[in-house]
Amino acid sequence: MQKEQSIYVAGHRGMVGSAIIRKLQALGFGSILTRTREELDLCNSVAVRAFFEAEKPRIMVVAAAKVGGILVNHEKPVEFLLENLYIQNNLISSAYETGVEKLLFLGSSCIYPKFAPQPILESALLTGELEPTNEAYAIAKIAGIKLCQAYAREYGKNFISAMPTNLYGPNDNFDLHTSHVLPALIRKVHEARQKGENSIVLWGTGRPRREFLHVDDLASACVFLLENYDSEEIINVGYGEDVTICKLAETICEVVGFTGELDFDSSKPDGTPRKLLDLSRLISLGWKPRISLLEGIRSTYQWFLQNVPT
Ligand code: GFB
Repeated sequence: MQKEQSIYVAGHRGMVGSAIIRKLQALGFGSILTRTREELDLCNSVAVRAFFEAEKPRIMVVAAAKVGGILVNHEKPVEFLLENLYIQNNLISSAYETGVEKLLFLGSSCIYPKFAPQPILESALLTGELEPTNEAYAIAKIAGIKLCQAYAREYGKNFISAMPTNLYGPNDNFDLHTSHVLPALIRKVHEARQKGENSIVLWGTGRPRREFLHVDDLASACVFLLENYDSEEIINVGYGEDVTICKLAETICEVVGFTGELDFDSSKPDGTPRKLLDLSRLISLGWKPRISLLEGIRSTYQWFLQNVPT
């Protein structure tokens, strides 16, 4: 990958896309293409194709997606399935039609079966039933993986797919209804401390285990994979350790300085019991994460204080 080649990052305003842009800029990549939602509707196949024809990017990252936490995934399966299929089909097919040389598609660890053996190997894909709370999103992402593999097999394209674990960091969504657990707990704990409350409410039992990767580590892995990975086989990107949701909440309480209790809302789903990725494939290539969970929570809390009105 040369520094002057044009790189299109779809989804550059999101948490993942914005982190990839920061990383590319820091490394001196000069020709980065972006379009806002107002400028280009990624669900519109004609508009997307016209954009690719006009701009002819050489490299691209599919970081655009409709994403959300466990509750909104469960409530809005139509939107999560359909919008993600439209976005990725338009981007990946236009990339092929207009000669993109390298494409990185970002999936998710929820593509793996609900009860996959842990840590989850890439070979676990399609070996069992999915977690129902995010089945629609997972099926869209699996379709994206399969489309990239089909372009690789049928037309020899260098279209690769990475599977990130649960992510967090700057530009995350802190809305309590639609967010993932880590930003939701930062907001809940911060607001409880501000209001002098005695407890916060966790959804589910607090027993599920999750692995959290800071989005700046993901961005570094994405650039690493663009430069060093040319296989159609999917590749996991994670942190390598997981924690219970309770432990995550306790750590956030410590960082925020909240000493109240944890209560549990059992009307909310737990989701998959555990989701820890096996990182052997990525580590054997020479990449590893750098940002510890504690350090990442501290810096994300600072970002929240400076950027999110409460
Ligand atoms: O991060 P999260 O929404 O999604 O929830 P998943 C993780 C765990 O945290 C679940 C619990 O067991 C939740 O019940 N939890 C506790 C909370 N309190 C809260 C809270 O206030 N808000 C939220 N959101 N959770 C997502 C998928 O699954 O993982 C997506 O829905 C995506 O498709 C993403 O793949 C990576 O980890 O369960």
